[in-house]
Amino acid sequence: MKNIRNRQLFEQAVKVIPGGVNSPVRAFKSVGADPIFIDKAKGAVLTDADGNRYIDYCLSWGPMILGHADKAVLDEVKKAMARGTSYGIPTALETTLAEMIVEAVDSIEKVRLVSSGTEAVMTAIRLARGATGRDNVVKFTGCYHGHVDHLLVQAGSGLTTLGAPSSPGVPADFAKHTLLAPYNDLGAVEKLFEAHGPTIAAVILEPVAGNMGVICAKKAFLKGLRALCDKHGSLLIFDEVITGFRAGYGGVQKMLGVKADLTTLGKIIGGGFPIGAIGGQAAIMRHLSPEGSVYQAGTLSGNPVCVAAGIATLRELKETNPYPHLEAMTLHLCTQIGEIFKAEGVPHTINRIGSMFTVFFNTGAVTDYASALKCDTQRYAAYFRQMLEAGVYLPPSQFEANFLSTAHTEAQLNKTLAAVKKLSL
Ligand code: KE4
Repeated sequence: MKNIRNRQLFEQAVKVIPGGVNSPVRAFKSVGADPIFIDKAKGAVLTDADGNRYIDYCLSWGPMILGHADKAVLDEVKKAMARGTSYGIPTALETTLAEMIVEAVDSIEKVRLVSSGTEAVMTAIRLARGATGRDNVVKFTGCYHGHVDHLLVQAGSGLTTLGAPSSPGVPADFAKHTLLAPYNDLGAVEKLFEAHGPTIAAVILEPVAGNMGVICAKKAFLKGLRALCDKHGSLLIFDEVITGFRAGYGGVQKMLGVKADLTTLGKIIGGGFPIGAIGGQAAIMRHLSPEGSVYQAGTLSGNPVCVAAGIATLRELKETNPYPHLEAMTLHLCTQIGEIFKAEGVPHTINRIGSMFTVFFNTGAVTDYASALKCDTQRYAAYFRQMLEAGVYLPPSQFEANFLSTAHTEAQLNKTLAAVKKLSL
């Protein structure tokens, strides 16, 4: 693989952008390589600055479920752009997207559109605190909800359940209202509610985690959280920024049989454009300004070009229902990868739901952050580099999710499997 122009662009970028990237994981630090720079993409294929082509299983971290430069999406975006790109004044398009989300997610009666997943989560937490008049929030170690200060926390010293900042620049005071529990550990959450119940505004989690690698919450765990929130008057927030419209049309909450009080969305609902959304019961959403007094605002919230891309994407997903096909393709790919690694004696675990999956390089089940951290990240790095060399782009971190799109072909999956067969791990 040629790497001349990529390297030149990286050297140029680091002079004016911290680490040469606009989001840390893109720097490839955890996989021991320098980043590639993308020139263009179409369908499931990326082309970098040196003309190297890759089958893409990262899909911009999830949004590109229809593949890159989907014609239906581009046509709607071009139409929207020709009418102007931003007004800061309501448009019918925003109502259409909100209506589509309300219709798709049973627990959502009203929606507020914002410009990123982080903004959606930040708003959902403020709304939960404003609606309940309480300050504390329960989150789970290993779940990532964007870079909002009070959620950049990890288990405090001595593994206490009180959050301690996981990033410089987050004052300890900002983390003190964040309570932590291990994912899938209902007993730990019960203890938090015993100690802090009347002060807990919300419990937030990824109902299927994508940021530890893919880990599915156990149904009993989710049902237990629902019961605890109902008992203590706290709100259950499902962060479905990744899972929303990924495993099925709507959220995974329909599949998992547990309704959230608030749901955050992003990625797919923007079709590759900046977007986020907070949705929930009208009785809670009415607290949001200007209807209520919980303030939230955004210059480009509900931007008509972004919303047009989102509408086109959801319309395509609703009309074609690609989910059974995506599931079958992903199951085939994961099964075959498992067969190859098993035959090679490579310790691994594959977690999958719908068309999102992670190949963990470890033995034993991966059900929470502690078990995910037991992975051999050096082996993952070697896997990433060798697959990249073979023309397959995977997430540049063991603790992320792989995705398939409707643009992936059987030939591309076969090429991917041929590359897996040639690995030397
Ligand atoms: P953004 O602010 O990046 O749009 O969304 C934040 C966010 C919120 N909730 C969940 C469950 C998320 O996964 C994310 C962001 N996802 C990461 C990748 N897992 C974005 C990639 C990056 O940080 O560059």
